[in-house]
Amino acid sequence: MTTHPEAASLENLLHEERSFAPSPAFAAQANAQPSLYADAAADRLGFWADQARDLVSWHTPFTQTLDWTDAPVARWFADGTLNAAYNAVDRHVEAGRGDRVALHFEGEPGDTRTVTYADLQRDVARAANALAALGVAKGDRVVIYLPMLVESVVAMLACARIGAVHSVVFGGFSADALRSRIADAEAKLVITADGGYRRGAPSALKPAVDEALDGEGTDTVKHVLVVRRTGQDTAWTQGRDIWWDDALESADTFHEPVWVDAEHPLFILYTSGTTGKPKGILHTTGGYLTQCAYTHKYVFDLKDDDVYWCTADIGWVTGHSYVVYGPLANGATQVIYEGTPDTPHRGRWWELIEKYGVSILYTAPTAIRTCMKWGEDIPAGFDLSSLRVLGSVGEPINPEAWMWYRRVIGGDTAPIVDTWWQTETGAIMISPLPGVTATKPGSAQVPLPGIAADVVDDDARSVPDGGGGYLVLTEPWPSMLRGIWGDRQRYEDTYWSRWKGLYFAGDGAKKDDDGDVWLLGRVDDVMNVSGHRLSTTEIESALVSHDIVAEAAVVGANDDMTGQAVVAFVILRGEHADRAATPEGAAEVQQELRNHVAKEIGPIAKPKRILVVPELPKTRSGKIMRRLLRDVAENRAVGDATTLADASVMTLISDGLTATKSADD
Ligand code: 7RM
Repeated sequence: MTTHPEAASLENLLHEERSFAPSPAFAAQANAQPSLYADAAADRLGFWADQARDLVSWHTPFTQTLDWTDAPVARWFADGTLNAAYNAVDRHVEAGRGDRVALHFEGEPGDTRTVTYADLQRDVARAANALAALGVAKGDRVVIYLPMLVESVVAMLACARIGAVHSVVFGGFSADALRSRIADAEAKLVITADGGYRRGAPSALKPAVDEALDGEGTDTVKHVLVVRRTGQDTAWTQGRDIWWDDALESADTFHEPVWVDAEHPLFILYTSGTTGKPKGILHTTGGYLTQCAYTHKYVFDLKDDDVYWCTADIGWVTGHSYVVYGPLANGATQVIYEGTPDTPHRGRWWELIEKYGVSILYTAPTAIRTCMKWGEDIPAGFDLSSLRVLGSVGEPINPEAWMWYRRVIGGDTAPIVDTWWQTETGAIMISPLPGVTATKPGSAQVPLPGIAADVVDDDARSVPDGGGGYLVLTEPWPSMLRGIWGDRQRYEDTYWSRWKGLYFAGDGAKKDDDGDVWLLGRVDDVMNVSGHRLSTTEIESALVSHDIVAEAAVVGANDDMTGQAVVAFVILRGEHADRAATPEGAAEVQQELRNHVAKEIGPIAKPKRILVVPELPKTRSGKIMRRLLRDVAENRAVGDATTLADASVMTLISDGLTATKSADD
């Protein structure tokens, strides 16, 4: 994996000879047929209108497909009205499928819950009534800060049901990260839990909410709904805090969904950008739901008797689109799991697949590489023969991991779909279609029917097969973001300013000799650690906010396990400079700073390594040359340093590092 296309070793990538054609048996039964591409190509907008009518239930049918007059803010199916929760739940019950299992919940300690669509309907209706009783109305924002629980799904759907806009904040984020998101969204309500189970022990969540609400800009929050999960002691603010169970108990099980316009906001999800401040990515209802349902049906080949499992947390967009909205819109039966893959043992995932007969698995390359490291005898101990489609998402999947996934998990038969998309795209954009595409290890390959993507050079010219450049999307798509919450200018600047009329995804990409697309990683200052987006700037700001740090530069270094790893270079303030002079002192400083980053942003942002340096390499205009730091972090000879203001800096850094090396690792 590389961060810069210019640094990619093209030769290795473009000569992938392995190709896995679909079996005739799979192809014959597949939801996707080659005609899907032809249909979409013949009439792209008509194709999307057909999907929207076929896969989504409308309260008022739409007559317009796309309105692009306010570009780059799209309006899809704008004169239609609908409700996302009704589509996810009620219509299946009305169709006589209320007894069908929607969720097989498995808690980390081993407790389980089976939730049918009829159960889900009752819970969502009660939660919707409870939110309404707390004064939450259409358009209000609700922040959800929960572990992976049934209640998390219910909470999201309850918001959708009353037309409130949810903003899920990943439970691993710190109080400070939570505070800034609550403030930016001006949330009226926070839904959280006393805690969740993590690696065999209860881990508290509510204290972070209390701390966040003590902070600036959170006065808009009137109530906190608290799910009881761990039963641990929980500090309580009378009048503000309410137990989820108490609020639901008294609520009616009937609730008439609030029918909203197709362009009514469904959710805001914050994601790291190249500057410090996270962006509130805004998604609306009709187009988003259409593309989630469409991609979930065709990319995963969903059938009635499938048991589907997406391992993502609802705190990430993958959890929104492929745990909540896509699968539930399609009436799927799925598994949700609270904990980590190695609790209480490293076979937990495979045990769950055997137990529930999971047939479709959607996970991230970092998880696959971790399982590879643990050894194939662990999955070999379980019956995985129910698996028939395997998905990958979040970062480029290296061919070795792809081959291992196919052979060890997929029994050498299950097609792998390597799905490229982003928080901003809302749903899958580039992926093979199982049963149609002959798959290639490491490549996401082809834009889905209805999606227009290209790889272009610096001048926005489409590169020929065999060439490399930047991934762009050339036509609007239904689930595209509708903007950054409260900041239209930033939306236009971030995604649409590099080339006129093209959406710039921020990823480098190549086309191979067959025209298939290979994703090469971010070309901006966004890192991808275990499939999670982190901003270099945000971590740098966190480091510099510590008393002892004068300056900091953060890079994403290639890492066998996590794709990229956070490596920080820091300059200590004068009076603290000698603290890192001894190996013990350096270790202490590193620990202190790692903890500080965890507190400011969250444990996932903790630098894997922190290197104390006397100087940072800068250009004459003062830009930090991260490329050179990446060379150091990846133990390479330092590349061309001629544009440095002071060429001796790199020698200073390298010399200093050899001296403190033992303390870094
Ligand atoms: C779904 C999600 C988006 C970034 C994106 C890429 C990288 C995601 C793939 C991938 C190569 C893939 N949303 N990315 N999927 N790179 N192949 N199949 O991950 O907003 O959190 O991240 O992730 O760099 O721009 S995200």
